[in-house]
Amino acid sequence: MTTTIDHHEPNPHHGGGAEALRMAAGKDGKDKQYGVDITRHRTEVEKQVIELETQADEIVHALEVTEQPNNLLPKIDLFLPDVLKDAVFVGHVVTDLDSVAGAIGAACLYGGTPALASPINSETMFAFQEWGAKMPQYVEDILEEAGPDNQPDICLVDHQQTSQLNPCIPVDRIVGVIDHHALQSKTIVTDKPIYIDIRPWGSMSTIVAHTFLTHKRRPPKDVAGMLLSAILSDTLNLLGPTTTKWDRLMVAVLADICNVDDIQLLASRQFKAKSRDLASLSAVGLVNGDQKSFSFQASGFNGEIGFAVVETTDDQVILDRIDELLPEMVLCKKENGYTCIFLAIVNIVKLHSKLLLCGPTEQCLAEAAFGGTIISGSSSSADNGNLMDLGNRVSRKKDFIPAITSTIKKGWTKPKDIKRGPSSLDLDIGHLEVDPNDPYGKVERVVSDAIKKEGPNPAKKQKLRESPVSVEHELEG
Ligand SMILES: [Mn+2]
Repeated sequence: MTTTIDHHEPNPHHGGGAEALRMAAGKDGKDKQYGVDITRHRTEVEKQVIELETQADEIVHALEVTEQPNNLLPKIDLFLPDVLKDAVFVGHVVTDLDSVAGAIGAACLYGGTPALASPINSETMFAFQEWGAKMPQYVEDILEEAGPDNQPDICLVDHQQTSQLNPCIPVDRIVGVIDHHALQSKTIVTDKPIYIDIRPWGSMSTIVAHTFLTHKRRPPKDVAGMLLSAILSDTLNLLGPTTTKWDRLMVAVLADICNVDDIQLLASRQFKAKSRDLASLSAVGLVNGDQKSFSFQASGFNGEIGFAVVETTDDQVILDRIDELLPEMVLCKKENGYTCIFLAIVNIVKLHSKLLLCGPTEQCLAEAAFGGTIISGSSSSADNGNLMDLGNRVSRKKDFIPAITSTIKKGWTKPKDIKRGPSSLDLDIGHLEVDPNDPYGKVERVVSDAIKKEGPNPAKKQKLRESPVSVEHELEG
């Protein structure tokens, strides 16, 4: 007699990113062990992916897996607007990841052609390399190839203002808009009614991902990955002020579809790619883009420390913005209830780092941990040293956090005679806003004028410099 062996089909999806995160977590599933006795707190994007695991899992399991090109199911039992079929989907000029991924996603969903409105930035290039999606053609080339008498229909994504429209696009060919921006004075004007899908969500790619789901369609992995990266980008890894529950849910669903095991690692690597185009980053973005927080309970010190890292090929560009970064660090520290916050600027070509110190507690702990000399990097006369050379230390995991940990373990304590730093003032932390006039949709902090006057000098005009996109260093996991 033979025994029938039950051959299980390999599960086409593996419980997604959330399951892997939980498995890697400590016993309470909440935080991540980072060395023997340091706890690194879950980042927002990790928390959301874990929290939405069940819901995302349910949604992804309900979507059929099909090998068909473009994943078009034989019978689509829900209405897909005909008007967008065969349209060219294109985002705004000074294009960004949401515009490019949204165009690719919408073209795949509605059955059209994606297009680029302008050359892509380093973050968008990262997403293409990561997900292997096909690079669209420029919209100019598509329209030229079509010829003047055969201009295709156009669906604008991620914009509807004439100021952001690629000038080659004939407005009378526009048949649709899929967007998440406010309708302001420069909104396009059309002769006929067009298809409009505008939702107040954090990213246009969230709208496309959600429409895939409501049409019971599973986006192919390369498209899902582009959409995932775009949502992370537009919402500042779900920390930005425009983030909604839909952005969080779509991140969890898309991470599941793409089998992303470590969402924070993806977010960090993407931020590193983004920070090569420093023009696209505000002070809030630089301080929060790759920040992790750690809890310490020792005899002399009990509290939480935030540690942000910006990797760059040109640290001077960031150091030039020190007067903008220091107050943002103070506000971030205040907002999160940290005892200390550090920002390390890591030059990934020369492999050395500089540490920004926003207050006396940070200065004192940095001197004890790294033994470096504090210099002044600020142009403010009131400033008494806010920069430390960290030499060839470059990794938060291997160099920065271990040095701080061992110093705290040896009994470091905040000196009693320490003068009060800026974060002890009763600061108005203001609120975060998306700059509606910025093509990148930069997140800026808005504080009252009174606070601004007390702060250091106004931000210097940022210099735009070319940084090579090809440099790819992975300094930590
Ligand atoms: Mn957008």
